[in-house]
Amino acid sequence: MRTQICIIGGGPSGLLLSLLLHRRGIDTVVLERQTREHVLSRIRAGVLEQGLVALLKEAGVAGRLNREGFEHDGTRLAFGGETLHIDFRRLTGTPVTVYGQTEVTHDLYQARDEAGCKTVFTVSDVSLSGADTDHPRVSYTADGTRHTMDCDFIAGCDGFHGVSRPSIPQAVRSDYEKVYPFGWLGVLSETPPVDDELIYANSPRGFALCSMRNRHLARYYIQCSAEDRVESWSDGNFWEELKRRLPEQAAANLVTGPTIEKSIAPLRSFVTEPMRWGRLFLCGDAAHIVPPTGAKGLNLAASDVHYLYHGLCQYYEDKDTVGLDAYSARALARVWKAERFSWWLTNLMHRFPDQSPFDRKMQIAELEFLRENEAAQKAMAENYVGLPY
Ligand code: RFL
Ligand code: PHB
Repeated sequence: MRTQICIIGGGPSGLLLSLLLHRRGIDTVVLERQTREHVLSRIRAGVLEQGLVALLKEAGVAGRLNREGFEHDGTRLAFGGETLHIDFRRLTGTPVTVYGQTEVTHDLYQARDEAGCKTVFTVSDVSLSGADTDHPRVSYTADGTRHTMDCDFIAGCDGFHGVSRPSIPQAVRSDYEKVYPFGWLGVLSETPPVDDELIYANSPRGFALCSMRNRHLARYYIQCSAEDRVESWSDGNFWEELKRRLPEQAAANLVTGPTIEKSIAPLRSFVTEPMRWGRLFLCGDAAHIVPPTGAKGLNLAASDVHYLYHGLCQYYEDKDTVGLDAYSARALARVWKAERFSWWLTNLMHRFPDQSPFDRKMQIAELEFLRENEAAQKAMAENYVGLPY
């Protein structure tokens, strides 16, 4: 079998890249380890930058997003008994869009089906060869049979635990990592969200985040121990702990109810360099992870897709490799800034188990500075709504 671009991973990066390339007449095949149902059952990101919204429009897949997504003009930061409003619209002229990653992924699968794009689900034993030659090849097992796919390029869109990144030899790769000493316990609940904007709270009991998917579906997170297990959190315990971490008014408004999903995510910062090895290009979580505090993971995957998509179009349409040659450096320049912002906001809003009195004073001073200083608020807002591509 042969295709122009073999895409490993049918998450948002792989699907979006595939659909954009298809619209420009470039042939792709997506290989996905899980079933479609499994991919669509994962509850993840909820905040989209306008760069991602624009890419979804370009791919012709923004119809439902335009109807059902919510523009948020700001966010609230709660600390020390007060709540600071960061007004994105006034400070940057740009909102963010609240629309779930699950919905983005659903829309991408549907549009690709309609366009006749090929996805092979439940593949196993995916292996890459010849990525550093002119004849890259991907082998995989599907329905008990071994297949090989020859291609011009491989896009490694297979997330943090995929095979693409480890296929780049250790000698050419540098990994940078920081693991945080806590996780996030997340809950999805068919209840009205507590506020019309997101609330990020730094409370003496730890961090809490109030988010949403729509008017009837709330998404909440609380900082938990890195060793915590989801089974040890009853719904009742979760709601009680969340309430104790929220500002008084929000706690009073909180509507509780049964949860329809509960999971724990570890917090990590990670980057691998370079993001290209020969004819293999890494995209999204395969190349980098951010702690979810800055809502940057999916949005960074989108900027990678943007650079790679344009590089590939230039290659096929103009016979020019300049975009592909610049891919890793361009993507990484943006990745590191989003890493910095996610690390900064994580440090600002969480209580660290080993936090010294000095560390805590620094946190308070940083929050006070943000409250008093418009330039600091503007810097935060510019990062949150997304730096330019
Ligand atoms: P994904 O989504 O992990 O998809 C990779 C796909 O590859 C498949 N795969 C393989 N396929 C074939 N062969 C193999 N060997 C394979 N190995 C893996 C997997 O099954 C999967 O389908 O990576 P992608 O596409 O790069 O997308 C990245 C985003 O999913 C991720 O960055 C975001 O979800 C992060 N994130 C957030 N990002 C935001 O921009 N805004 C947010 O508000 C936000 N909130 C979050 C988040 C992530 C969270 N968790 C659970 C980690 C909130 C949470 C709680
Ligand atoms: C979410 O709605 O899932 C969400 C929102 C903001 C974040 C992280 C997650 O920073």
